[in-house]
Amino acid sequence: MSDDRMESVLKEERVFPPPPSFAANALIGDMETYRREHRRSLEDPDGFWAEAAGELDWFRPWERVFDGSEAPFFQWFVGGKLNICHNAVDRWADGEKRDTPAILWEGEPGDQRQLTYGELKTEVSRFANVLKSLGIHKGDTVAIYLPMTPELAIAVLACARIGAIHSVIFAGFSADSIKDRVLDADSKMVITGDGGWRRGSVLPLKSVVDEGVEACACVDKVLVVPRNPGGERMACEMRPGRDFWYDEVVAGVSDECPCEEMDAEDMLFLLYTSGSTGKPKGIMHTVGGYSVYTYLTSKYVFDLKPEDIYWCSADIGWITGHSYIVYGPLQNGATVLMYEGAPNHPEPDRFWDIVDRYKVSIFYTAPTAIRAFMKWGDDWVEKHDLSSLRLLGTVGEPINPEAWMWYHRMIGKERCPIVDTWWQTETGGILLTPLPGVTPTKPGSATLPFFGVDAAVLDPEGNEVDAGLLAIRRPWPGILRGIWGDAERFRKTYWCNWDGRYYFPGDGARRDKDGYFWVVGRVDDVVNVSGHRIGTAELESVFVEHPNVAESAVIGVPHEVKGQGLVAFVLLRGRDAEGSEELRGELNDLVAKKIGKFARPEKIIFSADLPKTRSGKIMRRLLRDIATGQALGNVTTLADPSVVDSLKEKYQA
Ligand code: 7RM
Repeated sequence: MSDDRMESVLKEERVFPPPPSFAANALIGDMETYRREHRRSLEDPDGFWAEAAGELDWFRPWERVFDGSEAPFFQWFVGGKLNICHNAVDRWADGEKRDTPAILWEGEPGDQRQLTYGELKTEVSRFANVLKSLGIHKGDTVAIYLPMTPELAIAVLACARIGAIHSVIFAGFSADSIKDRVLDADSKMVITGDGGWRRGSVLPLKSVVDEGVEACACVDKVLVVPRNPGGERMACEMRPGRDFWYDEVVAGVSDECPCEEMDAEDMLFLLYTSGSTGKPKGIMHTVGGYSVYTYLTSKYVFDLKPEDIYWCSADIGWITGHSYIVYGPLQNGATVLMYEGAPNHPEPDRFWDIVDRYKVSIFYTAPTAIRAFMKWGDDWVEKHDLSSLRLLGTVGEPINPEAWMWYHRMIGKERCPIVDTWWQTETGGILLTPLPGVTPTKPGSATLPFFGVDAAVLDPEGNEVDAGLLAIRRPWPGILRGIWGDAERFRKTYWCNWDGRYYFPGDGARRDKDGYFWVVGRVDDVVNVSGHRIGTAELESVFVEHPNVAESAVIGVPHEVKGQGLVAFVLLRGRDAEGSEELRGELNDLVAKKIGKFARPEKIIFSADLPKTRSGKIMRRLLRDIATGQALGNVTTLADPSVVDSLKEKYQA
């Protein structure tokens, strides 16, 4: 975290109690209830979670709520049978909500679609039958690389319905990233589209997939969903025997597809996320615990009511979209809005225009988006009627108090509580959060733990401190079950500190006199760019693939809109030892090819040397000081202190 943010957060003393009218109608409306239920959830977790799970349908009840005997490989609802697609879709479609909209969708060009719960059930069942007809069985992994169209949600639900493990790959990732993920997960099929709209142009998804799966022997089918069902197709090459148009295959299948009875601990999905070392890791989530956790957090954090129009602006390609577009809200029978495109297309008021037209009542977005709106100016907001909004949320990175206040004033008109929700891909759902009818909020704080969550701020020895490492004392149902194919990395990453007694998320935090948590950012080498996690080691390994690069060091620096930006220090060899614009272009292209455009650095500094300790370790702390223009920390351990001066000059040039 930047010193600026640290300072503004340390000075932050404003407190905003929930508006009395909100509290009066909230599912939980007083602090006493929160405290009592939170205490109960820690004293009697089995009783608490059994009650929550009892609000969902089970084909067979669990025998034990929790089993920690194989820690850190925890199990929840052992012996229970359920299907999350049943709870998200059938439960409503076969009841009173048959004709209630489940998904309201708007494409970037302005096209619209609506699916009631009844229609969603039919679409998901048909999609599931297509998967079966192409040879997908329970336990197979299926990669999904689709734009934000209803078919993305439908494909995910269809996999869950038949017990196939979905592995969604965000549509901004490159062909190489697809390859890595498909190979690691051993995916048999890739579901993609002929295109999707982003900022006025079409993403050529199918050709990216073709390149990505070229060397993936595990893939024997590619299913291509047309962006305009029943309309015009975008041109793409189809390989006979491997590639199938969804609309052609679906024509022959039935509308009926029973939900597979899944064991609570059967895998539901894999989602890849960046860590501090090596390749992205496949985070594993299972059916039972994840169902219960996303269900209950959605219900209470968003205070979901039948009349709400709920909009989470994330992409389903990230965990936020999995948990809080698809599974959580739908398990609550909510009406969910989905938007395909960019927030500033065709103009910077697209989001407010959508809120106004669809009468959105709950809006959940990322701080980076809020800062972009601030920059685009208040006029774009003021053009629209936002009076339908009653609750706002943020997620993905720390929110600076200035952005929080703007969100509160300009979007919430000082009427709407803001829930700043802290969580991760690994946690499955929200762990630290205000309850909107209960918790007085403070700009920049994710406030207090959700039910069942026992959080602490510790020093490396395990003592509670005011500022240190965030730690979670006991497992909750949504916790990851492992890293796909790498049990050792799972233990090392999350359970190595404090003798495995706490889950370690990799974040630093502060705790104030009211016990509120202030998560300040990563303490490992993961950088959060516009809410996207990027491992610096991952990027460094991309740079050294270039023949002219001998070594590189990548750091995160504060960025006005993105939260953090990437700065790469690159050591060259051979031709072009000084570096050139051409080389800079080549390196940027390489990042776009190996990871995706969103991971390109703000700045590339070519250098003849890097600051290292005498044992040869790159001193990132010094690079960070250089990049933020701060007084340099201790340089006495440097092998060659003169390196720093020349880097400073280059950085400022
Ligand atoms: C949901 C998501 C996780 C990392 C996490 C934090 C940061 C997320 C907040 C936050 C401060 C928040 N999953 N983070 N939410 N930091 N306040 N409310 O973003 O796996 O992609 O990223 O994001 O560093 O470890 S994620």
